[in-house]
Amino acid sequence: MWGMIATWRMALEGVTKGCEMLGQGQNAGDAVEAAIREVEDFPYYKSVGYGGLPNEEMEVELDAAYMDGDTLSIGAVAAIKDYANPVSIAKRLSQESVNNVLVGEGAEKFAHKEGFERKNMLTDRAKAFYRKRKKEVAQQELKPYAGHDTVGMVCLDRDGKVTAATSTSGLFMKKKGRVGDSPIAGSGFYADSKVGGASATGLGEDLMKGCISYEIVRLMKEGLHPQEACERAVNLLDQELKERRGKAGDLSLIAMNKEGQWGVATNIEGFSFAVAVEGQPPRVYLVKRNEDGHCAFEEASKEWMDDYMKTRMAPVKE
Ligand code: SD4
Repeated sequence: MWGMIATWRMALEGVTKGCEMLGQGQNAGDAVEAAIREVEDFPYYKSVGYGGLPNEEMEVELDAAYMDGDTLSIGAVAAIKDYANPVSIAKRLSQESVNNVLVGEGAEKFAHKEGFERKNMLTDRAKAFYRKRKKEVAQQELKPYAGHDTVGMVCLDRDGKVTAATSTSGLFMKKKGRVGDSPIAGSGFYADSKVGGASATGLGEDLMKGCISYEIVRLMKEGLHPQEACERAVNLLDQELKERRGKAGDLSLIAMNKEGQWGVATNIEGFSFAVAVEGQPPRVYLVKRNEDGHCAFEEASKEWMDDYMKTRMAPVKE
């Protein structure tokens, strides 16, 4: 059995590519990297890679990570600028014995030395969004940018290897140097080939408070189905945050276990995800959270899919 699950509709093309590789017997490390790169390279997805939305100072600072569930090796970069594919740098760092997580200038130096492609990641389109947003939200609180966020994936190959990877430009208008959950092991992602993997999207500051990806893997290890594990972890963190802080940020999670069973949970409206397993082609689903805290999902309609692309690619009205 092989399979792949990922946050948001934007992961679909990547999941499709990754699954082709898995179907041909390639490993979960290469498949997840190729899948994330696909999302990073697409300029109209404005919170991952090229075309990602800038920080307060109009710079695109990117976070990414990779985890190998066989060895538990982790690699991550945070607040890295001007590199085309942060996930590949993260994967490369996972092969080092130390210095696995690098930030800013140090990450860029490493990437340069290793010959990774330099690229100005700030597009004119992202600049237009910046100018527009600056006008709109002068007074507002920073929020994960609705509807097209971090890409996080879990991948299982035929040999039973589980990997997880993430890539993001983080929160739009974040402070320079701000790091979210996505490059933080256990929060934005976790993978253990003996159990499965999980990955998160939403408000990093709150996702980190629950080490939620690790928590889901831990619950799966106790025998919970991924769906149950996701719901339990999300609902509990949501509840704790509300109880202690009066509110909870967006928390959306995906997971897959080593049998290829999968699950998702969210505390928001409008979370979408892409999933495929052997014998079942990649599909996009929309998640609905019921009053009782359970999440139901249905396949996205053709209209929804068409509209999604149309809005992503529409001209930016400033
Ligand atoms: C972050 N979790 O940097 C990321 C952003 C994200 O939905 O997923 N937004 O906090």
